[in-house]
Amino acid sequence: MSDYVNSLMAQLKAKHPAQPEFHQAVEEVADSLSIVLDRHPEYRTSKILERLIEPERIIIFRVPWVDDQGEININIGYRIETNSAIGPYKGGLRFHPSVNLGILKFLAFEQVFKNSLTTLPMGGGKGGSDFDPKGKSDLKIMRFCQAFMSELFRHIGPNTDVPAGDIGVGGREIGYLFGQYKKLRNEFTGILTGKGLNWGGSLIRPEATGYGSVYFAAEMFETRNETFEGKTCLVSGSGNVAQYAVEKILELGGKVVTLSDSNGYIYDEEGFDSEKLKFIMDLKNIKRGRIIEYSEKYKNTVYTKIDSNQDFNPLWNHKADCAFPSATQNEINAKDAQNLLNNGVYVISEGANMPTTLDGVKLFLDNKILYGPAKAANAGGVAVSGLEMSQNSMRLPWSRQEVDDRLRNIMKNIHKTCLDTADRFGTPGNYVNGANIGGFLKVADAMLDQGVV
Ligand code: NDP
Ligand code: 2IT
Repeated sequence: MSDYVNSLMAQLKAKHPAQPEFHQAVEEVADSLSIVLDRHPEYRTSKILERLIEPERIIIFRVPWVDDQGEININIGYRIETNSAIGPYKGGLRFHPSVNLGILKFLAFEQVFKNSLTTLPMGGGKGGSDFDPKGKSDLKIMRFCQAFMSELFRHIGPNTDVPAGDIGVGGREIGYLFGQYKKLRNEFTGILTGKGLNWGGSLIRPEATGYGSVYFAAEMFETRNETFEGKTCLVSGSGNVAQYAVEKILELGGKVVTLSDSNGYIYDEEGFDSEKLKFIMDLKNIKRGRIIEYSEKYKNTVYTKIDSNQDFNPLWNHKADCAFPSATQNEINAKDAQNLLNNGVYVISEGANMPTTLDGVKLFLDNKILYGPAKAANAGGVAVSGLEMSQNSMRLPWSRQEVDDRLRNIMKNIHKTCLDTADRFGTPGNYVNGANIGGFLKVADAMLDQGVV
């Protein structure tokens, strides 16, 4: 690490201790940017990075709600508005008991670079709550969403801040949130993305993150004149991103042998097919069950419970060519990264945000595999959110084909930006530097243009 990065990190940790995920996200970006800041002293004197790591605005609020048994519950709500240099704040909402300020600051920080890479006019933000939707009735979910929006509504707007889904927030939650916003404001506007198709949503938005991460991997394969045909893939998670990553891998001729949730993972040596995937989608999206139920239906499958005392995740310890971490942050540590390499994995496309620890990333880079970091590889979701905003503004929906073609094209361009930028700054093939620098430059120049604000 350069002296500059060392001192930036020391100041950040002193000012905002106890936010390890945020420190991790900043350190990775700052490391990539050292060389840019050396070549462009104007970014350093204008304190662009120092400004980027301090969100423009943080909103924290109490969310009191009454459940269907009449009990009063109190959760914490957040919206982190990190940067609006190139467009309104844009990014998802996460409902998960682990949500805290540091996690949301890391996610909002990543979002700034990711959104810039899409080439669409979107700033970066993120929000959410420590509310746990797991196992709760639709009525409880609705009551919570209404209470959450009763405060959030005054901070968002189609030209101000446009939230969307993330962990624990899918179509159902977006519906309840949108309904409450509309009631409070008496306005039908595109204040959220991921909406239902018959009330302003875009085709392909549910599929976009998973499909995008596979399109990104396809681009990486192409640099070696290879395709997905016959490749074995490990996928983690079994939510929105994982499901559609599997769907697209199968369509492109690949084989997927794993999926997981926070309790455990399934290994199906034969690989999933469209019938098995439909079972998983119904299980997760309609029945809202657990992944263990797959192994109860398909007997040739092995289910392994995840043991939180174990210092590695056995899901990453199977022979394969590709890995699509699509569950959560830091799900691949250095030991997992080494296991992946030992098992022959040489293509990694990150559907989840920051799924790999810094020492894991270093191993992937040192081994020169095709490693697509999250802010590039999973940008397809927010890209189609941007397309949903365009369609809302025009009041004109695009066809499935039109949106999918645009998504494919955006992922191709992000891939090219990463490679070209990595080349230009002397680290060919390093998608991490490519994504961090490529995302940074556009935002930094906009900030220079707009003065100290
Ligand atoms: P979902 O809520 O649909 O699914 C999340 C999946 O990950 C579930 O299978 C969940 O299991 C598992 N998971 C969540 N937390 C943990 C944990 N702490 N340990 C182990 N497993 C866990 O979320 P998404 O699919 O939307 O999001 C997955 C990842 O992709 C996240 O990192 C998100 O930030 C990222 N992402 C999402 C985008 C989107 O458009 N939705 C866009 C870009 C990135 P369980 O049910 O047991 O909790
Ligand atoms: O991490 C992400 O990019 C998302 N959760 C999607 C954000 C969005 O606004 O669609």
